[in-house]
Amino acid sequence: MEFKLPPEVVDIINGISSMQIRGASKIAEAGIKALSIVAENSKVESPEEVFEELDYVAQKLLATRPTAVSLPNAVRYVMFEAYKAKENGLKAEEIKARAIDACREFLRRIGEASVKIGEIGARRINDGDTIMTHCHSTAVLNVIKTAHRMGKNIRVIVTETRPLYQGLMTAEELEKNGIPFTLIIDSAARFLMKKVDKVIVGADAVAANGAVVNKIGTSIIALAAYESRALVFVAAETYKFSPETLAGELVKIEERDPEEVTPANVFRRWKYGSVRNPAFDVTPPEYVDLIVTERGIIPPQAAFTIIRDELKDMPYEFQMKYSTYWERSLEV
Ligand code: RUB
Repeated sequence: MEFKLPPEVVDIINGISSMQIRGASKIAEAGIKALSIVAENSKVESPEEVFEELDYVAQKLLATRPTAVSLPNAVRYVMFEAYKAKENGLKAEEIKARAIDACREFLRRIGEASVKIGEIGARRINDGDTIMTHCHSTAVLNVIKTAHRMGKNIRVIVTETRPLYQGLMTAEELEKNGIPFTLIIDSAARFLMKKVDKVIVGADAVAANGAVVNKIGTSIIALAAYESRALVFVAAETYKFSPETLAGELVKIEERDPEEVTPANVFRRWKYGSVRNPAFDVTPPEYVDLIVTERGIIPPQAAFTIIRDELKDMPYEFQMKYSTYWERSLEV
């Protein structure tokens, strides 16, 4: 069944797919807001239709970008609550109310986790540390800003993060907060690694074996850090851990438009060449020293236990219904 979505919801779906809304936690937050708007404005009157309408927007959200596991995890949480309400025989209006409450709970979780990660991570930063970061991560910036507020004297090396230059957003935020930083091109990361004490990056997904999926280039930086004995910290809320990887699935890596890398008039005339633009890569757990979550610091090998706690009683088929492993149409 097709449903007409409120314009704000269409804006959210388009905003995530066009990357006006980006970064794993912001994507999850926006997805939850979309579900909440749909539940609040829903005119359908039967429990089945309420669930179908929510499911319709959930599937559109999951079609936006495939890698940030925060989005399916957030959507799954709300949909599971709505599903249980329907199965328990609640009326349409009660299911809508339960979905709205679940959205509120998840938004609260996002907000609280963000602050907690800042506090827990900042304790691991030493006075005088030089920190390298890649891309733009809210979680990483919370750690850095909290350490700065605690009076720790730190300096940050920021990679520009080709092709979309999210590093400039990080640089602007550090500038606004009065935190000393140096912007570098991505390929200067190894050259400058000898000055670095800690690399801190965010995550779009953490797999059951502790591998971390983050912005393309993260794994090369982690490798350079390993070689130079700098520590690698990952700041990741527990809703970025991927349940599907428990069943042996791989996190899907988004491949983006080649025109982000080089203009079409350049590569279209190539007879022998092509352009690839993977947006994320996988850093194996051996190159990660620790993961800072809102529940505390864990070694990457403990990712499995976080995922197991997270899933509790959710049936496998239900998990897969809200996974990004299968293709969907984004048309709204
Ligand atoms: C963003 C990115 C960020 C993580 C974590 O990639 O890789 O490091 O999403 O971000 P993109 P946060 O710009 O392609 O979305 O800590 O804000 O959730």
